[in-house]
Amino acid sequence: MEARLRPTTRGPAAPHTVILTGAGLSAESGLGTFRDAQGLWSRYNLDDVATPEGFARDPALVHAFYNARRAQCLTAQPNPAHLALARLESAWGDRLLIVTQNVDDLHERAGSLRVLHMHGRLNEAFCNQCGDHWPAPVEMAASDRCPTCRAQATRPAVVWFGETPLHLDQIASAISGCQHFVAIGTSGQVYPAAAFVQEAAAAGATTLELNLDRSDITPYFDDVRRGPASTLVPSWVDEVLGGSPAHGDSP
Ligand code: BJW
Repeated sequence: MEARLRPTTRGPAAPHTVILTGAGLSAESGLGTFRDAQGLWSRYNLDDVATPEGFARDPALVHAFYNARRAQCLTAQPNPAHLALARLESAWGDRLLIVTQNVDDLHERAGSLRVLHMHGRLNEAFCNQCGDHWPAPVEMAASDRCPTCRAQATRPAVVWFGETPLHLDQIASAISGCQHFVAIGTSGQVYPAAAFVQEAAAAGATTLELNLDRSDITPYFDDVRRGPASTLVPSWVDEVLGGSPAHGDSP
């Protein structure tokens, strides 16, 4: 696998490697996953906090859920896995694309620039009335007004069940042209992200899963490595960069 992960020449901005990241990547930064035994969905009903219908029923509950996660995110730090991916991007530039399902900003704070947040961002708000986006305050409330149209229709800019994920055209084009697809810390239970590995394989890419445990999509990968992201990812990055282990991935 490693020898085949060297950059090769294709079109100018076509990434040769697409990395899909999920909640497991940020778990060691102290941010909870969703479906693990102690995950968020063991404490919250996803229909209440992660659907437009839940938000319409009880916006205060949903704002409280996201306010708490936003506050937690502010104190969290990128872990060695985020830092290693930023190091890989420094070496590969636009030949690497990170597609994240995570709504935290730990990739960016680690130094990654080419990141598509397909499920939105916790630090962004938007208006259901006029569609404007702006930086979210730490605390959002149902009584907030949109800074542009003044409607009391503001919400976190995250993608809930039943809503269309973001950047899908760009993601589809990157996956259909990539040579390597890597999924890190995702359970493969949420679509359309769960189908990316099969799409990448159908396009001829090699596929690698890095995860603490078996996921729903494990059978679709050519290669699977088990362990915590904070050790698996830096060692994989060292391997594909072909050099000696870096010592700069400590938070
Ligand atoms: C570690 C680790 C460590 C732990 N190191 N690893 C029936 C069939 C098929 C599809 C559907 C269906 N019914 C409905 C659908 C569609 C639906 C869906 O998929 N539902 C499923 C439940 C079946 N999907 C949607 O509605 C999506 N929209 C959509 O499909 O639109 C239609 C459309 C499609 C395509 C084109 C056009 C239109 C929207 C999905 C929105 C998901 N939103 C959430 C919450 C919002 C953001 C937030 O609050 O954060 O996004 S749900 C939640 O799950 C969150 C995550 O991004 C997402 C994925 O979770 P993830 O990252 O995989 O986390 P976990 O917890 O599940 O897994 C953690 C993993 O890490 C585990 O594997 C651990 O082992 C591992 N791990 N520690 C390494 N230290």
